[in-house]
Amino acid sequence: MTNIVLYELAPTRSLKCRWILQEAGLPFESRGNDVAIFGSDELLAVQPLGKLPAAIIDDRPLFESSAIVTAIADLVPEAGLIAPAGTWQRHLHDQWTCFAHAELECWAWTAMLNSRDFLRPVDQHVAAILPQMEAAFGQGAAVIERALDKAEYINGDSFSATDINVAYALYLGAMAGFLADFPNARAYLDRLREREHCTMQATP
Ligand SMILES: N[C@@H](CCC(=O)N[C@@H](CS)C(=O)NCC(=O)O)C(=O)O
Repeated sequence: MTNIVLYELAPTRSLKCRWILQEAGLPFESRGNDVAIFGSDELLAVQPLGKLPAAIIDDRPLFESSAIVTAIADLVPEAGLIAPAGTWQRHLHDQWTCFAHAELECWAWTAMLNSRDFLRPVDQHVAAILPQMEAAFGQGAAVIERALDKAEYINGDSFSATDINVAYALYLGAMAGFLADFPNARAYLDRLREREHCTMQATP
């Protein structure tokens, strides 16, 4: 049995990792769940920026939430949570995962850092960038919106690890207030939330 430690704190991206672990039915040890974990020596030994999430899988540290989601899905091929490496569907997993981070999440997250009173003090906020962040996020969200026009899931006919990576980026967009004009994406998040193991809260 694989030994898994997850460094987590409920409202952070560690929710993605808890979600896939629960979908995979794998037991794990939870560490963190306390703000004191950020930047701690223990976390820095696993995640070089001291951020969450991070994991230790059979004594090997792994960081970046989507990398952890992918690695966990690969541990249980029989669960069908991800296509095997080398298949085209796996390339599409990589495509949508990279897209989620590069074309959605970064804009939503930067907007939140510059508009919410957490992580960055209010006097460091640059409100002038917000319209640009919304426009950039909107370009990415429009692509997802079209992809979901006739599909329930982003990569194939059934739920997969790809959905976790994409959904959380959309969810951050919703938290930033950028998802109102994307009904397919909102319905997708609602659909995923019906899953027993989903860790996302209601779409803002
Ligand atoms: N790209 C990283 C982002 C990690 C990240 O920024 N985590 C946030 C919580 S969701 C964090 O730990 N922030 C603390 C900080 O910036 O000091 C991932 O997806 O794992």
